[in-house]
Amino acid sequence: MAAAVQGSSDFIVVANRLPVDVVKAPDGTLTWKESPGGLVTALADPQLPQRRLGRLARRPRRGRRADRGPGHAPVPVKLSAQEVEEHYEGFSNGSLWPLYHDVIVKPEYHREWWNTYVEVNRRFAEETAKVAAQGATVWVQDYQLQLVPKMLRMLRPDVKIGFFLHIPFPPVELFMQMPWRREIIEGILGADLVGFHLPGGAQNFLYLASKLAGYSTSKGSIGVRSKFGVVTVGFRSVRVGAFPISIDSADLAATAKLPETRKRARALRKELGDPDKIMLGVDRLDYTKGIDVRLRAIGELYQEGRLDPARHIFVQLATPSRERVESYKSMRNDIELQVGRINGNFGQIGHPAIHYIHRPVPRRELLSFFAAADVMLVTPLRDGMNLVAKEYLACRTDSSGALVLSEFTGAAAELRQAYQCNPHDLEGVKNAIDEAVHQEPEEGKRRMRAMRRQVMQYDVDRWARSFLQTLAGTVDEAPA
Ligand code: ADQ
Repeated sequence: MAAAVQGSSDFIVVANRLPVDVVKAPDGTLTWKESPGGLVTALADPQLPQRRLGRLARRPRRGRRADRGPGHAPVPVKLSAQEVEEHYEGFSNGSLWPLYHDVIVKPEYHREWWNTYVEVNRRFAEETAKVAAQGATVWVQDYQLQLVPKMLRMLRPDVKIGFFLHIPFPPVELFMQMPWRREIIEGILGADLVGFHLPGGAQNFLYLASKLAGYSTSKGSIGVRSKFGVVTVGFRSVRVGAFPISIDSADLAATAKLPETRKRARALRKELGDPDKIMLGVDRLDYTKGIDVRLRAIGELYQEGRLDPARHIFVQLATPSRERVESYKSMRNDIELQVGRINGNFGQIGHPAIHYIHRPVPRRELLSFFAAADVMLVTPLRDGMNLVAKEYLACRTDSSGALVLSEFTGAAAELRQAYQCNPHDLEGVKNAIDEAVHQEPEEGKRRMRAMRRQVMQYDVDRWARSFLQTLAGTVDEAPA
């Protein structure tokens, strides 16, 4: 066992990416700027971490110190360009991401990627071991860092370790493809508490811990008000459970209510030509998000005359994502071809049917889009949770609007009153969109009220608190 070099942080969140980028002003001064993404959004709560560890998109130049972000003290982990290429773009996003998302795209397995994944996980574990105080709590996030719990435990057996997976944990039949499957399960089992969005992910993991790694497990049923599963690893008990993530609902609702947000929402509607209905999609440009599915559905609905391209317009906001990964480049081309085709067939001069923005949209502007949208389209082929669906609901403070939601998102388990659809069934998606666009206002309100209640009550604070309290051993039951 390596000697423990102790630091002073009692609570550390370890994530692949810091919730900030370093931005260089023209005069050379460096500041932190929030960087986009689901995990960033979820952990942005200032009540949460005191200390975060992660990779920066750009590193500050030597000799210059960046100002610290509001209340945070981020600790960057330095990676070489090759390490980013093989750990992040390679193993994380070329192997794990497609494998964990139902192999929508074929995962690639390369030994060099894996070796770098191990090496980078070791670096994160070592850096964490340096800054953790005696008996600290360390919360490791997501698929890029699955080996950190075990590595950290070997370096610092005194710390309490939680691990949360933000993406789906796949069915056993798929996971078994992974050449280094045992190492990954053992890596995660270094934690004291392992959290997934859904009970199904926890069940998959427990099954593998028993059948693949040979540990004894007591299953119970994992889920609402039921006991956690437990894996016995030597003298340790690893608890495994479901903790559906959420958003800072109250803050979003308050911002959506501000007069300037409403004013901007009205202006957006006007700029879009005052259509009867605005449909909206907001995603990272990722093949899991089913952007192609909704475009195909809308194209056919226009073709069949069930939607009118002059009155029912669609806005797709797509943040650029993983642009150096090959499958993302070809997907972007396909989507842009689809948008061009639909506009070519159905748009008018000055009035396209589809508005497509391939840039991140500032947070305030995004909320104005949510406030303006009559129908939100969330159609992933697979998604761990999907925060966008919850953000939309939080912003609809008058309970107007409609949500079309894929059954293959984690959010579908909580948002039963959405117009749910199977994204592989094109006719089903078309029917759900058609119904949502043409819903009676009273029916819409009934559905939206029920969903808003869920999102406003179960917010990101409750998610984080329930995970951390369980980790601290103060509660025995899974969250409601
Ligand atoms: P993501 O795959 O990034 O997250 P999601 O949960 O939808 O997906 O979160 C995306 C975040 O980025 C949201 O806060 C959204 O508002 C923001 N965003 C998306 N497009 C944007 C745009 N064009 N402009 C500005 N902001 C944009 C991963 C998992 C999810 C899981 C989260 C949290 O894949 O399943 O819900 O982590 O656990």
